[in-house]
Amino acid sequence: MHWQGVIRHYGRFFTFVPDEAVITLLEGNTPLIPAPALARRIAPGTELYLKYEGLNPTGSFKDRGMTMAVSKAKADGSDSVICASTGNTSASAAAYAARAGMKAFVLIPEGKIALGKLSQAMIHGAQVLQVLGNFDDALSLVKEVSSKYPVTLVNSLNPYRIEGQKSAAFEIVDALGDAPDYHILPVGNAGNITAYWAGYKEYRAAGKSKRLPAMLGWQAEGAAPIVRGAPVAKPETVATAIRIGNPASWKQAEAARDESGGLIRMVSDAEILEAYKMVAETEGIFCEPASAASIAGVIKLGTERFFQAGQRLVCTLTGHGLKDPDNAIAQSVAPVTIPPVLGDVLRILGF
Ligand code: AN7
Repeated sequence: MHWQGVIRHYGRFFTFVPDEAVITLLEGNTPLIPAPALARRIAPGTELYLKYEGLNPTGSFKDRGMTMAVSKAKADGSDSVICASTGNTSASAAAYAARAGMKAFVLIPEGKIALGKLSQAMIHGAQVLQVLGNFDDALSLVKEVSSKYPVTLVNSLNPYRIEGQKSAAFEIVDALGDAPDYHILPVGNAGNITAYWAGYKEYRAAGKSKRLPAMLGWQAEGAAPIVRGAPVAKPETVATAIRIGNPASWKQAEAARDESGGLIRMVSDAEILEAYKMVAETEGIFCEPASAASIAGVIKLGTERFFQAGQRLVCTLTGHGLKDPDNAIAQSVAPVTIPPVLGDVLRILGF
């Protein structure tokens, strides 16, 4: 049957939304791609899968939560949404609000979001405010505004966001027939690790799986408040999506880590960029730098001989590489410029 989006497919696991209020771009149903060549390089003997969330309608996992948050806002009579964002939430909020005929207000850290994401918020007609501060400053502002004025907050503090994002865990279990041994993902504001863990638990309670994965979360070294045990006042990382110093779902992320027997650790920007290139070159899959923190985490644990042969690993690649062309170009070999002359082509190609 034609895919109907996460609410119509998994709605029985979510808060009820009347069908006529459902705002969907047919998000979800993303591929779980086997990555055998990458596994041989970084975690030999394991079965490694990549949940390619870059193939959602706006290019990131945020769409799973945004369909629920915006549908619920619409059903409850709201006419506008607001969020703080490192980029992907604003892109998704802008698109779903446009589809709902609602206004979107987005606050982003000035100069620190990838160009593709900014272009999305702009083309969908959101009111974009660039804050001379970081994501955490922007989040404080939108919390304050939404608590006092008639506008719906669609950051992951909105519980419907988390509900919708659980659908990714459901899809993984549906694809594999059970939960994997390990689920590996980047951690920024910590909504996604919270949602996956809730999803895995709920699906097992419903008899859809026999076991639960250990959750392995990865922060960037310059933005690793959970790892360091204290907020980071001035977070910095090349992975701008996870440049967050005081995550909203901090406690829930720790609970997911501890209940699942997992871990939350950090990787350096150099390790993130190495993983970003490796997954693109080895498997033909283009993700954004923040997404590659999950691969960098597997590389790190692989060198520590953490995994055992036969174990199943799922990494979420949270956003599409096209979101951030500047980083892709900066990390790659520059094109060669030549005159339109056959001899030059042959010489360079080595024929
Ligand atoms: C590609 O868009 O926080 O731990 O404002 O865009 O659930 O926050 C983005 C987060 C990982 C971290 N990968 O997820 C935002 C925002 C990508 C992301 C994360 C984000 P959470």
